[in-house]
Amino acid sequence: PAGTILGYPRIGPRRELKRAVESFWAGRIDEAELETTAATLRAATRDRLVALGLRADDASVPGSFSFYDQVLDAAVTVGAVPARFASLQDDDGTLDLAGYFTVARGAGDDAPLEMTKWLDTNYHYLVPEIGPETAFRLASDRIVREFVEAQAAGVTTRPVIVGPVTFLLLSKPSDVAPTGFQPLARLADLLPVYAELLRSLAAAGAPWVQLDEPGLVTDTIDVPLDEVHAALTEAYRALATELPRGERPAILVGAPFGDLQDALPVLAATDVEAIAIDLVKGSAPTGPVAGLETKTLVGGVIDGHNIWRADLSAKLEILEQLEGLGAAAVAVGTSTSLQHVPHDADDEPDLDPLLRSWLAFADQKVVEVVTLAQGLAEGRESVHAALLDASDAVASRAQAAGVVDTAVRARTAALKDADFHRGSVEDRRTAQTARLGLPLLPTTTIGSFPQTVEIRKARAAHAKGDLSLEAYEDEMRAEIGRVVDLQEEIGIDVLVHGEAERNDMVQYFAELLDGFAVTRNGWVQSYGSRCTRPSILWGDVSRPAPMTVRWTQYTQSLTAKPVKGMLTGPVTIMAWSFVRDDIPLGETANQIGLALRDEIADLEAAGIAIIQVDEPALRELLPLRRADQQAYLDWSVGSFTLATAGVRPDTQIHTHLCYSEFGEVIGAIDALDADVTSIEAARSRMEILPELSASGFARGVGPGVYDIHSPRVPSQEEVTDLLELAVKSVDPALVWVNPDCGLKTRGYAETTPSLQHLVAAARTVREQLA
Ligand code: THG
Ligand code: ZN
Repeated sequence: PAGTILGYPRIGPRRELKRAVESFWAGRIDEAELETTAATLRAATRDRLVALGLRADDASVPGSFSFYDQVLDAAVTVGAVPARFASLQDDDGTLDLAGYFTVARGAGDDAPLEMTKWLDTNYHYLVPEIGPETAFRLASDRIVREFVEAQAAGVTTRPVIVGPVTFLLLSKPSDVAPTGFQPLARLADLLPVYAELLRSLAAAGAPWVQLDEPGLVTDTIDVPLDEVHAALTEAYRALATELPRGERPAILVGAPFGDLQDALPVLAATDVEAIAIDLVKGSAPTGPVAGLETKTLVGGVIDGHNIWRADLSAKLEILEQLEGLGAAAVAVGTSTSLQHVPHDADDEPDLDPLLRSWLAFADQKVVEVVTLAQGLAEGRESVHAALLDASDAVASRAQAAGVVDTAVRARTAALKDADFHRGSVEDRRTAQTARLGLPLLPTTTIGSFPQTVEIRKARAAHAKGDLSLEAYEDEMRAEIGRVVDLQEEIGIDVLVHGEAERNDMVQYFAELLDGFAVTRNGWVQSYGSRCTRPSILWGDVSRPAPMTVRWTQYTQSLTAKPVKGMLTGPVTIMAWSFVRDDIPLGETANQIGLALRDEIADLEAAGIAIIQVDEPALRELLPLRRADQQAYLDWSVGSFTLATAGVRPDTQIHTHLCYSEFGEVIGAIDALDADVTSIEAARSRMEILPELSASGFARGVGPGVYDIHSPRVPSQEEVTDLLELAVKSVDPALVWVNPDCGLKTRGYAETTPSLQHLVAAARTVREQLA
């Protein structure tokens, strides 16, 4: 193909797939109706892509549909279903749709596959569990059927599957695997299944298949790079060299999210027919690479991970340079699948038309690819008008009011080292202890309380204009009152207001800060049926007015206990937005840091003694190459300390981080210099704490004492056990007692008893310590 995309959003322009899947879960529609809806959506996607200019006859259109997750799809295709779900499989290993969703979501005591971040995106995939016992076999022909379905409708697609090396690199050892077992050790057993799949695709008439290998662009997985390279050679010898060309489709290996570096020559030396490289995060090789002369090189110049229109002339130049590398052919592509951007920027009636003219969502990116492909094939003149138009958009963006705010730039330019540092931890602890008068093992929550049906209804009614601002705010104040009463009744020591007034912890701030826009239909899949609408950070960031002070002050007026002010940190605001690509990320982070610093000063002046700045995404943006990580940690941690270092010693700063794998960022957590850090710890039974202590961490720490990701109510004994474990590995004077994460996705039915058990457990352990 001359122009292609590595994948397309699956959720549907109006989240049709989400609605259908959730209806199926709720029993409102059956499997047949779900299949019909999905087939309709796939047909609409194919037709759209062809209408936008992808060729229908040469496998330019990717077959990248998934009901839930592409890694889960690969796992069920090769029969890699954990033993606890074996009863869901037929004799030949197949799962029906209900079984597929059960593996994704769990059932009763059978935990679902774990979810984790897909490379450096805000998308989460399901982690396959692989052990010596995993019985690989071709257990699903869904991929083949989807190809046949498209073919019958007149579109020759290119089926997309996670490649075998990445599949194993991103898996984890199964429960029964021996210590030290590496899923990659099963490569030789997995390859025949991929080979069989390729044979079936060829038999069905598929000219091309795409195997995604993003595992090749990172060195943060615990497998030495030479083993990864050896696996790569082995895999594509089996799939490309040893499968005769007539028995398999041509193979395109996709390598999104970064630079292949030393993996490129290894891949180029195999017999695959095409390689797609990421020319947004990565760069083109500077000289000829042996093996490329027999391959198509797909230059991923259009950013699949962000929403800015490309400077097409500059991209065409990069593609023209690629032509000098001696590849058999050069094609145009996206850097990654487009599943990480929304469908259509033209479907955003509320966006300022000027801002909209700078944007390319998935559909606009398809047109960019098609334009570049034409320009490459027929010369620049053939696409002259489109190139000019793109340059104009880039120039218009550079000059627009608000993109550069000289006051903001002057402020960040004047920052001094001292702006990033607070006084000594000991002085702060003394001052805070005197001011707060908290008991040993203080109890608190992470910030959000259940978002009830009533809250959602009120927000929707207000958005539609059916509920006035005053009436809406009255309802929010009433809700805050109920949340305060509940916390006092339960006996929690540090209260929160519950965040009823917030839709999303990033979008809420994006709506209140200058420099951001929000979308109406810009949904992006976060995991399974869950989506977010990332905000668009387009200009210099500043705070036109206080954002949270009114709500926090109101809450504090209802109680004599300390109320925690709740803010989202700079890195998380950036990680969950589409960020500008025209200035360094660190500059944007400092701009947000300063806006938050002003907010914190206002909260402090309003008498708020504890302020939490959440950074759940701190680890999310960690670069995929170790060599790049320190520079990232410097600016990200710096923006947090910039936000928080302006407070008095007796104001207590908290932070919350949402994950449990801290290994690589423990030093950074310490450097955040927060007085108290709450972390996820229940599912791993506090296993992080000894490591944290050993690292010399001497700040307050709130290891989550129960898992909020399931509706299960933990018993008082369970919570007590975990707390006893915690005070064994950390000085009890430093330990806080809180759930794992915010409660907004939970209901009161489980939240109230869970918090009662948490408080009772804290009291029990306090008595033991006394
Ligand atoms: N906000 C944003 N990004 C996130 C999270 C978040 N990324 C990581 C993590 N949290 C992802 N988790 C979720 C959890 C729930 C939902 C989305 C992401 C969710 N979404 C609603 C849905 O799909 O129905 C829509 C929410 C809305 O109406 O805004 O439930 O918290 N930015
Ligand atoms: Zn969390």
